[in-house]
Amino acid sequence: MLNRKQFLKTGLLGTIPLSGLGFSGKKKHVGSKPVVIATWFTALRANEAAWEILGNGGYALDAVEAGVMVEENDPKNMSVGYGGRPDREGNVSLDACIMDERGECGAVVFLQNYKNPISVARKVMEETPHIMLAGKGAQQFAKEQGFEEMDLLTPEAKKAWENWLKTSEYKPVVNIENHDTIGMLALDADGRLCGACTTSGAAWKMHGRVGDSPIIGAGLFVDPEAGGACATGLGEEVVKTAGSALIVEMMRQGHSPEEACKIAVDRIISRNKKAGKSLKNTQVGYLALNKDGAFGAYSIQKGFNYAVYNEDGNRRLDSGFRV
Ligand code: SD4
Repeated sequence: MLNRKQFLKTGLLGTIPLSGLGFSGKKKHVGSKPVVIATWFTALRANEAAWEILGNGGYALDAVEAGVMVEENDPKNMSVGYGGRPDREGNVSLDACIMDERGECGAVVFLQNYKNPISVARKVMEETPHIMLAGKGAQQFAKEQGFEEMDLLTPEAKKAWENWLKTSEYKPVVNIENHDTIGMLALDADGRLCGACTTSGAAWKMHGRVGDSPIIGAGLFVDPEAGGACATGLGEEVVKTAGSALIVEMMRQGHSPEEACKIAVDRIISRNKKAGKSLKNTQVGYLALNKDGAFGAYSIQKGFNYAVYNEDGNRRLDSGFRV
């Protein structure tokens, strides 16, 4: 574990207090390292696992993989991994991607029967000439890599699905049914910025549907020159505006992480306005971390929160919002 003195040495500006540095008027978007941030406050536990690695001077890629796996393994989180809500036909299918400090990446989409898609995605990045494997091919690859096959549908998720079948109405409830996808960004003591994103996708989705979470540039994007961003919420809106890539580009242009997230939220709002569509029942939340360790978040609706672990400890923060 880094002690305080070592921490100050690795921190960008030592004891300068860290904040989201959103629209506070400050021009310098300072931060410190190591730091890990993740979508939704439920990620406090995932942050603990990531900090075990970061706090010991470890690699940000190992930290984000270990962090999000906490949620993948938890059947109580019904938006990720084992215990995730199924599609409308009762099948659990998972999406995930991972990206490292060199801009290398790997993803799996529509993966069934393996509870840790993030680790399979990392293997795609490290062991194949490709960046994304889908469906049966992803399953075959997971098997070849020695991952254990299992049934991901828990009795609770099955019950929730059977309940949904009574109305069969596809109308994701803001901050509830699309809750708890985990996107995680970490900057380690050596300045390596990596990210991971993993989900069971929108509850009651069509069979075969893939959202934003495993799409590089949508659910996650990392560029060591600028920073990283990730998303949660209704994936279709994130993909249509290339949300995470947009945020990273905005940070590159000098915007703070929170400003950059707000610009991406505004992009969704203006696009829908032009299309004459209401966003009343739509939530998207963005999280961003710049290369100096400053962070921020923004969402369409009230209710998005996130977890941050840095020199000041592990804590929940509430995101700014537009509506
Ligand atoms: C998706 N963005 O598949 C994901 C869902 C999500 O918390 O974020 N759930 O659209």
